[in-house]
Amino acid sequence: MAVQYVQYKGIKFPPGYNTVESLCFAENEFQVRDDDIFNITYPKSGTVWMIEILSLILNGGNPTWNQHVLNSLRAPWFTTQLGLETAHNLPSPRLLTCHLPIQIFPKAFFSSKAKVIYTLRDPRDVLVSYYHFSKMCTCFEDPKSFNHFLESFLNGDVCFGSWFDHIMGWMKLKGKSNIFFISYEQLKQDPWGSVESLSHFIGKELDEAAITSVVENASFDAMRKNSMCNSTMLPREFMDQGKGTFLRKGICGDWKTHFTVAESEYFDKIYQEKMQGLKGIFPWEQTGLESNSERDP
Ligand code: PPS
Repeated sequence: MAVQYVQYKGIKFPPGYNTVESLCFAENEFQVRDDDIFNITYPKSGTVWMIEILSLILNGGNPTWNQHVLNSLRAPWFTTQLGLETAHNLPSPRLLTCHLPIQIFPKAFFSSKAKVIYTLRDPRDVLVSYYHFSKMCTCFEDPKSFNHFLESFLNGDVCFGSWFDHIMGWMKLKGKSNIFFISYEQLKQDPWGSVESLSHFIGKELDEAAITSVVENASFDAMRKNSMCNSTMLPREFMDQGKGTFLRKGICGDWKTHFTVAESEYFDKIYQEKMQGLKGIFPWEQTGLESNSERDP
């Protein structure tokens, strides 16, 4: 059955939780507190991972909150009706989550001292993760084929809009003291150092034992076992666990088992065109877009 997406300012959003009213409220009326901490991502870039890390940091590494309270209640999706109510009732400092592109982010943020943590990921791995997620999540159209989904992704014809526009928009804030950029690849490569930098950024210095606890409790294995963040508590009409696993593989470079050589070259071409001016600074670019597909004969 065709999914009726919510359209807001030229961008489509999954229906059900998001409405034009909730998005409009988030953009224009959401009251930002100076000690709010925003967890922002393009979908499938490490959003729930960052919720776990930040929740643990705020609790000095103690995993009790993470183990007993759903992630959507710890770091609500404030663009949704339900998330908005949760956000209003949270004590400070609040963790808040969204996938909003910068042009429709709460206006009040820009005159506040609130902090943003923006997590980026190799767009090819984002695409692969998004493709599998779309198959299990009923709020998303079932992809016709991997190649079709790749085309839609590159055209920005997916929920939350173009990956390129999202990144370029948020990267304009680079250098501001209240925004922290981190990549999924960095988190994988150096979880300890990443947690240390994140805790410093949010003003919650941790000792070695606390950092170790954050790293361990936010590991892929720990998160898979934790029903407060592994999405198994979501209703079947929203996410069909029979069609996939939300915490699917949790690795870098899975795109190599999905892209054909032709798809890889095509992606590379569009990436070079769209990322003019921003190329050469992201960790996934260091490996190059070599044609090393395991999908080709
Ligand atoms: S969503 O739906 O946009 O909120 O999804 P998001 O949380 O951004 O991204 C889901 C992908 O992140 C992976 N993930 C992790 N990888 C490594 N370590 C940890 N701890 C971790 N937690 C989540 C998750 O497995 C999804 O990636 P894929 O590639 O599909 O496995």
